[in-house]
Amino acid sequence: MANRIYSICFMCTVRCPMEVMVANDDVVWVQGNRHVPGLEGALCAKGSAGPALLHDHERPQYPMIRTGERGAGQWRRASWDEALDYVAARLKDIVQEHGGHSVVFGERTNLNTHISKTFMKALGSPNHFTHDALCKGSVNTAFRSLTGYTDAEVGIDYANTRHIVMYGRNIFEALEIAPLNNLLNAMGKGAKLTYIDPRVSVTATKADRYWMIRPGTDLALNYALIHTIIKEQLYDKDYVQRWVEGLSELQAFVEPYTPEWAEKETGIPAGEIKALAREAAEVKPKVIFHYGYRGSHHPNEIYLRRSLVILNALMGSIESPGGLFFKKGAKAAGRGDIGKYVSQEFPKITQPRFDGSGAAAFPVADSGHGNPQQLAQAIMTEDPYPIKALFANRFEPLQSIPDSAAVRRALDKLDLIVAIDVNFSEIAWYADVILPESIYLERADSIQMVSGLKPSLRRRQQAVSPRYDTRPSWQILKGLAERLGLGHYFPYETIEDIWNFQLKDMGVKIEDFEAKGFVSLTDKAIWMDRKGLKFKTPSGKIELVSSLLEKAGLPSFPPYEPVAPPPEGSFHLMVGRCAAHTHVSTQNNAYLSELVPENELWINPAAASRLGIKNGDYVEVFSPLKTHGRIRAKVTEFMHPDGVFMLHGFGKTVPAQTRCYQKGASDALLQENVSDRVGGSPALDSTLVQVRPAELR
Ligand SMILES: Nc1nc2c(c(=O)[nH]1)N[C@H]1C(S)=C(S)[C@@H](COP(=O)(O)OP(=O)(O)OC[C@H]3O[C@@H](n4cnc5c(=O)[nH]c(N)nc54)[C@H](O)[C@@H]3O)O[C@H]1N2
Ligand SMILES: Nc1nc2c(c(=O)[nH]1)N[C@H]1C(S)=C(S)[C@@H](COP(=O)(O)OP(=O)(O)OC[C@H]3O[C@@H](n4cnc5c(=O)[nH]c(N)nc54)[C@H](O)[C@@H]3O)O[C@H]1N2
Ligand code: SF4
Ligand SMILES: [Mo]
Repeated sequence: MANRIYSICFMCTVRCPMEVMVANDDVVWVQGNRHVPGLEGALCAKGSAGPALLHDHERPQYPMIRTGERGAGQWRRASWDEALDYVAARLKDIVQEHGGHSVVFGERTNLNTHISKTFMKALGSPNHFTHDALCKGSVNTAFRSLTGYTDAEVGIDYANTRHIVMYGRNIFEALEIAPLNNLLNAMGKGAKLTYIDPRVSVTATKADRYWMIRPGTDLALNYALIHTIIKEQLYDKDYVQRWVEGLSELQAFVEPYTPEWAEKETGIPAGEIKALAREAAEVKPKVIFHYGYRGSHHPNEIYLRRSLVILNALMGSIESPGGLFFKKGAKAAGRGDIGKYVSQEFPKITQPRFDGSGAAAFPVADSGHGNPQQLAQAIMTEDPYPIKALFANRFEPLQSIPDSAAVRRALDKLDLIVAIDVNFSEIAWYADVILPESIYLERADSIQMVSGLKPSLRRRQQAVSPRYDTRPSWQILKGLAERLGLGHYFPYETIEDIWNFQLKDMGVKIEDFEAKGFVSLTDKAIWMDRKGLKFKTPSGKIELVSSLLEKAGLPSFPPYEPVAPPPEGSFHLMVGRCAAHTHVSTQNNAYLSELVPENELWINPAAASRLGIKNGDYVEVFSPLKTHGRIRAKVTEFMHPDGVFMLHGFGKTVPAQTRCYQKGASDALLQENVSDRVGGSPALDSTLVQVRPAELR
């Protein structure tokens, strides 16, 4: 008889609630948690491939200490005590000589982030960073500059929308299951989807309207939409009058940006731009201009993301059913906050962050997350101080930061690199010590507070015992802290201790998760009263002229800078995800590597024919960084002639990952590390590359 365990998937960070059927301490079936509305029992292809990760022999099976050169793949097996003693001894020396701030800890935000942050505060370092700037930093700053809320505090009411406009938000492939199901249901009831992308993605094929925009010109389109909306008075007058400040400044600013002007810049006919503005306004406020998930395509991204939030504000759709909403947490549901170990008292940290976040380099970017793309530069320049040690926990700096060759060179300067990972990632292979984490099916983690219209709590339970000699990160970090004399900041022994601590002010008990795997904190969706909205800006309103930006000496409305077409033979390198893979994590998965074994370079037929490239040929992609990648060409009308496109996450160099070793090309090796200095994210689609037929091998 199989046993049902309610848990949370972690094949990607969407973290869908799941049911795991377990027999004889093995996973026999996984599916989405059928009690969770919107999920409808589904997991995606990646979630369904979780058992292949569980049984994978090609993942780290025990702690390992490097014996050869960095990256040479020579290791010795260590016991946990030996590996933790080894790391702690080196860390002690580094902290004594260079201070706690010389230690940097990078991670993809996860359920135990409050524990990782505790570890860094205990060490006396301000340098905990998350993937946020690489993912959605510019969206974050755009929201803060207009509403005072971060993007993480905003959600989208897909289920009730009448029209959604997406700009390269390829939700049918770069997916989140429940939101996508909600969108599909809304479309089934007649909601419209407009999709804009220089490439015909799967989402484009599902759309009612699709525009193949010229790469990098979405901002011109939006200024023309705003121009039309204001000129034709299509905006929600009540809402704008009550909640929006700065309409006249905006009106003066967009005056020259007519649809006819935008047609020349974007390639989208002026008449169609006007038609979209009118159609969207007809169903306001149940209309959504999707503000984007992945942060930055181009260096001026902040102004694109701001223009998207502004379009929602003009439609009156911020905090409106069928539009956007502010996520409600435990407090809104009349509960106490979830406990976090990071809320303890720590000795004061006086050093600035290593990455310029919140300082001159990135004056308004969210310093709660940091700017990991500065890692290589900060190590090399030792400005503001030398960095000596890096922890990479569930984070892959060698594939997730542009210009990975520069990152690799910089890592050589470090005294200590520790990888906490479940795969032989590039960073694990380059580390001094690998501390292998148990995978999500083998471990329990801190309880998740899920804010939203109906806030709830979710729990990851351990489904099976670890296949190998691995541990959860909350145990690993406590083990290290104890060896550094900092164990008192980690007052737990078991996961139940952590759960009880988290739940102590919430009126919820561990047993309450038994029935369905989650606990709802309210039955009814919580909306703010439309007459009593609360924005966290100084004026309490949506500030089109932003106090945050202006105070930092940054303009709210800089003039539009035209995007020059790429020179003959050059292309914007555009990148993205497919439904079968998670970023850089799953390329070696036994099932998923069969579905999508390598990436291809999408290229327009006219360009391909000028270059003598045929569909299926291997080509070389050359970057201005003097790096290059070998990849198969996919010659297709579905690609704008100014761009080429490849999937992120391929071109791996770790021989231990035999299924994906050297398959396809790595985007991070080709991308220049150029940032949106206002928003905070690196521009992932702006590098100009050249393409040539590959020499036969
Ligand atoms: N299967 C899967 N799903 C995921 C993830 C995953 O790894 N795998 N990751 C999750 C995460 S963390 C994120 S951030 C989201 C990402 O979600 P998305 O941002 O929707 O995903 P991407 O695949 O990066 O898609 C980017 C799209 O932008 C287009 N694009 C490039 N340049 C331009 C331009 O100038 N203008 C316009 N309009 N479009 C352009 C590209 O052609 C591409 O189709 O996906 C989430 N969901
Ligand atoms: N060049 C380039 N860079 C990008 C992007 C891009 O498109 N191109 N996209 C950006 C975006 S949107 C995002 S969100 C980030 C994502 O960047 P990352 O978070 O770095 O990427 P992931 O693939 O999600 O995961 C990274 C690491 O986590 C490990 N891992 C997976 N599960 C576990 C676990 O349970 N425990 C531990 N300890 N480790 C685990 C994986 O093996 C992998 O090494 O990358 C950003 N950077
Ligand atoms: S989207 Fe897929 S991989 Fe990600 S958590 Fe959900 S089921 Fe798992
Ligand atoms: Mo992301």
